[in-house]
Amino acid sequence: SKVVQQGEHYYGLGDKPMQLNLRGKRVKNWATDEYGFSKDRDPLYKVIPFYTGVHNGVAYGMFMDNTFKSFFDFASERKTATSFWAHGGEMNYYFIYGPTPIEVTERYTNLTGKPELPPLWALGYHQCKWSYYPESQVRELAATFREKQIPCDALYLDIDYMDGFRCFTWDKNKFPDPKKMVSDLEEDGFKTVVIIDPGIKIDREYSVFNEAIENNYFCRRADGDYMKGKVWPGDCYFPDFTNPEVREWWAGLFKELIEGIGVRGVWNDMNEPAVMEVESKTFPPDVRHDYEGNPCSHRKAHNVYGMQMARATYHGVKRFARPNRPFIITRSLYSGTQRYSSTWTGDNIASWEQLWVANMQALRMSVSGFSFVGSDIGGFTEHPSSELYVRWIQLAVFHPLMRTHSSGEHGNQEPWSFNEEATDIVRKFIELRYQLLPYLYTAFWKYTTQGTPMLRPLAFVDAKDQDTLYRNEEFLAGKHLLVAPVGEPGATSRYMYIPEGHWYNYFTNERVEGKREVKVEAALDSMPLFARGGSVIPHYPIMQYVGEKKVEELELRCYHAEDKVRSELYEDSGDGYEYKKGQFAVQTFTYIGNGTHLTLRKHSTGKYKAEYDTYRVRFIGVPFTPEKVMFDDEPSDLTLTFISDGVWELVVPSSFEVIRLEGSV
Ligand code: MIG
Repeated sequence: SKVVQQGEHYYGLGDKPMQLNLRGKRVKNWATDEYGFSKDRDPLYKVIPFYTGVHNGVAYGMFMDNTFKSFFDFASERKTATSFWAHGGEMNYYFIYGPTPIEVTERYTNLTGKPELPPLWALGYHQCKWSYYPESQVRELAATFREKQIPCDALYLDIDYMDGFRCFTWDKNKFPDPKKMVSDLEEDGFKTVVIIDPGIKIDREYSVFNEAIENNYFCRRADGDYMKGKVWPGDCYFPDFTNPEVREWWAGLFKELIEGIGVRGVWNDMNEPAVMEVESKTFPPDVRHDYEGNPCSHRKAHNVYGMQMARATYHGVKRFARPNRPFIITRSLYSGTQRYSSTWTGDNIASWEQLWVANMQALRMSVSGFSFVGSDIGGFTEHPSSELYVRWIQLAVFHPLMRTHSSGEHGNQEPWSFNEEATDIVRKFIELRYQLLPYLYTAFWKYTTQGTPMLRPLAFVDAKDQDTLYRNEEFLAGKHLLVAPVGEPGATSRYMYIPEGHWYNYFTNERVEGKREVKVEAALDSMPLFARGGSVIPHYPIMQYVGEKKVEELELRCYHAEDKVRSELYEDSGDGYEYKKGQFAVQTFTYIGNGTHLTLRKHSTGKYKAEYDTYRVRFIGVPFTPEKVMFDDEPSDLTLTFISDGVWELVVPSSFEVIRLEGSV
């Protein structure tokens, strides 16, 4: 127990579907399959026993590395104490100094592990449903995306692609030639991702089952019987993923799927582990686990079962995907799983409240060291209105994982399933996602190198500002974009808090000063989105999928500031491992402005040569009329194009070092 200081606040703990500030809450960590969960439901699928405390604008972290069922009480039972405890194991915890909350997350992430870069396509838009089948339906889905010109990079196959829900098999009636289908999709710019669950059907004719039996890879009860449980295939046994030998075997099973058929990503579900028709929804506590050669009961192994499955899957997919990078998505996880996988928030509901919850969960996961997160856009159970779907898409543009998924029982949930107006708005926002890819990829690179969370709630942006400590919905995506989703039906504007600094409305270029609450117009085809003054936001041309066309020209949107602000742009080939051998580049932009001039400097490091040779530089919010353009310290006759009030554009060679505009008011 720790004394609660006056004005002390608490954040973190993974996927808790509640307000960000945890003061006054008690939460429980026990990985649980919670179909159609609602706000404040606890526990859910994920276990991250780590929180950040903020007091007097200074932050620290507490990470209790204990895998048993655990509890955190933040001045709920006793107003004067914050306590944490577990049902077994060691009281093994880390105190992490900040002093800023972002540094706490960075240090925690360094401790528990950072991921490698995902393939760039994984940051594109993904379409999923339970389930797309047969093959003709999948092909039609793909064709419709292209025909309607809605960008998309990944299509998912849920459990029905398998033969009787047997992992690593195909239902040959629904998918007669998976290899051909997958390669045709690939040709059209779609990556195929398939689901793999932990439950292995008890079936003597099934090679995966037989191999596991022969090698004693399945979990057993304390009395020696197999752990038997019902999941989709009926009665199943479950591999003990806490055994390194089992993980190695499991990794090897992906050879045919990845190398043979060409599947590009794997989706691990039900790995809490979930068991049907039992009250506990999971294994009984006596089940035995190898636990890296330190045998233990399920009480200790439960919360890491999902992580160890994702780990084994990751190593398999990575091995057979070479030279490409792997993509994994898992439902359950424990601290550290960010090394292996992305995640989604599980079986949410198509409701406005759940849109809010999705935002809380993504932000909370991000400050808990797990940035590669998204929610089922539109909701998994029930059917969203067109308005809810549009608002959810808008939020998800800024979530590192952007995937629509639904249970498929309540009507269609593709971007064109609503009405024409909605389709057009959804297209526009998915296009925005693709334009922002270089910005988001750079934020991902920061995460992989420094552990910097990609999403930052306002308390993590300016903890010294008391007004941020109870804010929930506004957040920074990366370093320079400020987002507030619209979360109410019928709303055409919303109030939001703008943190310190000056900011530009992304859609209107209107400038607002921070440290106050403002009302922002947000008709259905818009949303509150701001760029930081002084920032340089790189934009790709709109593409239907990553790699569709050569990027001939990169657009840099530069927002004016009477200040000096740094922005970065990370670039590499977007897949493969050449970047590990130096084939990457980092452009550091420094914007310095005042009332009569502005300077944009670029400093480049790294060997990678991007495809483009020119930048289209757009200066926004310029408070003077430019009279002179200096290029690399020489007067230049480059022509500056007037776009609109305060907005000027210049096309320059990408080798530039300094651009300076001078003028008068
Ligand atoms: O009991 O595979 O969260 O995304 O579509 C449902 C079917 C099992 C739960 C997952 C959901 C997935 C569904 N699965």
